[in-house]
Amino acid sequence: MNATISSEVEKFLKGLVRRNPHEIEFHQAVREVVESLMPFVLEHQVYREAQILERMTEPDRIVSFRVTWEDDSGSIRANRAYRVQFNNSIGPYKGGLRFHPTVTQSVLKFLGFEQVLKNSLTGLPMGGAKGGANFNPKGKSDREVMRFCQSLMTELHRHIGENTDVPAGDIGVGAREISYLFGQYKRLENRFTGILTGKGLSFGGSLVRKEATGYGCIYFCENMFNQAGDSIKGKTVSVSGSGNVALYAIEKAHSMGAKVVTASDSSGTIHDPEGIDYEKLDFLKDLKEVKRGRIHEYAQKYPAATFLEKQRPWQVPVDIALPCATQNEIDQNDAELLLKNGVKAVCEGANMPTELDAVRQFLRAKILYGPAKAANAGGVAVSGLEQSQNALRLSWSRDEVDTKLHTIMKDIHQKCLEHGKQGDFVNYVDGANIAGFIKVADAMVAYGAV
Ligand code: NDP
Ligand code: 2IT
Repeated sequence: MNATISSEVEKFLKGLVRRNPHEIEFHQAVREVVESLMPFVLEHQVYREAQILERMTEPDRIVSFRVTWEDDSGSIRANRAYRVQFNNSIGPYKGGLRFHPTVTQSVLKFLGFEQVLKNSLTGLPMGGAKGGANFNPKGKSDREVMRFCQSLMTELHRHIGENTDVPAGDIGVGAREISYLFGQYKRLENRFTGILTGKGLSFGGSLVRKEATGYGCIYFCENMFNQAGDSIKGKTVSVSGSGNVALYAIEKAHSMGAKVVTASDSSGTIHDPEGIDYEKLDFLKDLKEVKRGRIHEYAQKYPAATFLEKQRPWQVPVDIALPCATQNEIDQNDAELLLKNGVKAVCEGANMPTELDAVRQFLRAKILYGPAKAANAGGVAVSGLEQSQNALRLSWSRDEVDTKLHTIMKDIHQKCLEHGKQGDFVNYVDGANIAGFIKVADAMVAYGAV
């Protein structure tokens, strides 16, 4: 970065930090994007004159509200929930809901901001939003989760709509929670309509939505390898997490001939040098999707595996690392270790899983680095397809949806090449940021001062 660009970046970020004090995750997400975009924006005065960067980093609105509910012992409990409606320039707001004790306004602003660019990359008409609550579903009964979801929707329903804002799942929000939320919306509004995605297949859900983020991440990874004249076939892979994204990334990687040797949760990592095959994956799915158990149970069931308590997977030597759990789960030391052990690709299923300094290490080392907003866009893309099917009152077949997902991931990869090719090296960070930005920025310029 030359001196002028770097001073513009620092000036911009100083203002952002002043306007949004203490929101460190939001600062991090914006810094990564602005470092990519500043040279482009300086070359295109139209964006500068319209103050696009300043406007794009200010959410359209944030709704914050109390969620009061009753636990199984009859005690009254209260949580804080939000919906950050970030930008609807190219379509209705769209993005997940997260239930996790670490949810803050800063976390949801970083996620909402990234969602705007990610959704733009999919090529579908979707704006960006994120929401959630500092509610911990772990250890809660189904009935407690139901009462929480109903209470949350009792407020949220007035802020969403099929042409306004369409939430979906994220950490701690899966099929069970979406069903409770949808049921309550329908009861309050007396309308059966596609106001959430990730719904059950019997009430408007799309085939392949559950698998879409994980599958899409592997399709993107394969595109990166193909571009480099290689393939994921025969490669060893580490995956973090064992939730929605991780499980289906493991499934697709295995089906394409790679060997996945780790999975994890917040208590630790299992390392299975023999690889997670379909049978073991079925065990994991049942453990995580049905029984809501802990990852160490895998090592009890399969003695070839070891349980690395309280550790992340990045010490295990692999060709491909797929962070699929949460933000900032790869720090500089992890990046160093991965590189030392010869990692060829890091492809992000989770949102912002890599700290900024670690991202820079990967870029300097010129490995294949697929940033979240490109690599995990498959989930929201199939959510977009679910919205289309709901609007048409039709359901597409598994093959139809999967083929569309394939094409969308290939197109995203192509857009990254268009804007991120630097000689022989592809900087997918710049590519994704610039390609995602242009469509939203052009719409904002066209609207004038709104
Ligand atoms: P799930 O709730 O299904 O699974 C999350 C997994 O990550 C669990 O194994 C969980 O372990 C682990 N995890 C969560 N927080 C932490 C933490 N602080 N430290 C260690 N492990 C943690 O969520 P998803 O799979 O849906 O989401 C995973 C990531 O993918 C998130 O970054 C999300 O934003 C992103 N994403 C999700 C999409 C979707 O469609 N669901 C789409 C695109 C991105 P434990 O159970 O112990 O908490
Ligand atoms: O981060 C994400 O893209 C998601 N959690 C999915 C959002 C969606 O609307 O499907």
